[in-house]
Amino acid sequence: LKKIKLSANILEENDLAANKARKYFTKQNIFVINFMGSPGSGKTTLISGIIKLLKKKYSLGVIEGDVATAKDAEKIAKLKIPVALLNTDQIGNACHLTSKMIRKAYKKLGEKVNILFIENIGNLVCPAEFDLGEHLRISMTSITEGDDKISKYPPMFMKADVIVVNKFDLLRHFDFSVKGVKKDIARLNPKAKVFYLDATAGKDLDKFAAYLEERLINLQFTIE
Ligand SMILES: Nc1nc2c(ncn2[C@@H]2O[C@H](COP(=O)(O)OP(=O)(O)OP(=O)(O)O)[C@@H](O)[C@H]2O)c(=O)[nH]1
Ligand SMILES: [Mg+2]
Repeated sequence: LKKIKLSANILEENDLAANKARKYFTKQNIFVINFMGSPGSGKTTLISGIIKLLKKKYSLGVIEGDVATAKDAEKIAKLKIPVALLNTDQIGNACHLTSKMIRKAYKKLGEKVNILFIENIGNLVCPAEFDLGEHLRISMTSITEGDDKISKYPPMFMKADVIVVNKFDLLRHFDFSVKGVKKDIARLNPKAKVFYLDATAGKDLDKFAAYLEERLINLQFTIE
């Protein structure tokens, strides 16, 4: 009989690597933000919008995680920002990024950045368990996914610093209870900062970018 030791070790190993990475990023004055959420919730759209607003003031970089293709990485590269791509189809189609992968990708980025955005694999389950050494965790859902996602996938939202409910422009087309979502957040993660966004719209993005800048300053990073 062969007994297989399951993921506890993997998680422990990842936590150690992530804590080490966080110390390194902090020392290097690199503010690291991990964007997580379902496929299509708007991670790339939001990151791209924020880049446009912040790129004059900060040196920015992106690590793009996808199971396959360079589609998102190409969108980011068009914004003239250094981007490193992690495709997990090379390693068994992993549904999340790990701290070890981030270390590798960061080296490939090859440029010193002030803010590092990580787009995790589109998934509401696995990425929640894997600390990437980030300073800020953003978990996204959107109107089109339905109003039950926060309650059905609690770990993704319980550990988030920021919860984004995206595609708010589409609210009137869907049977979506904002009140219910607010209740779920109050129950699962009352301390989270919550944004109801249209990631394609200017005014909402201004607010979101201003919040990221505020966090950067509060965490004592300096502008480079
Ligand atoms: N109406 C509306 N559409 C949006 C919004 N945000 C994103 N979209 C659209 O939703 C689709 C998916 O957006 P992406 O940004 O690619 O989503 P993603 O989370 O990066 O998806 P994956 O990388 O596949 O996990 C695109 O067609 C976007 O234009 C929004 O706030 N409102
Ligand atoms: Mg994307």
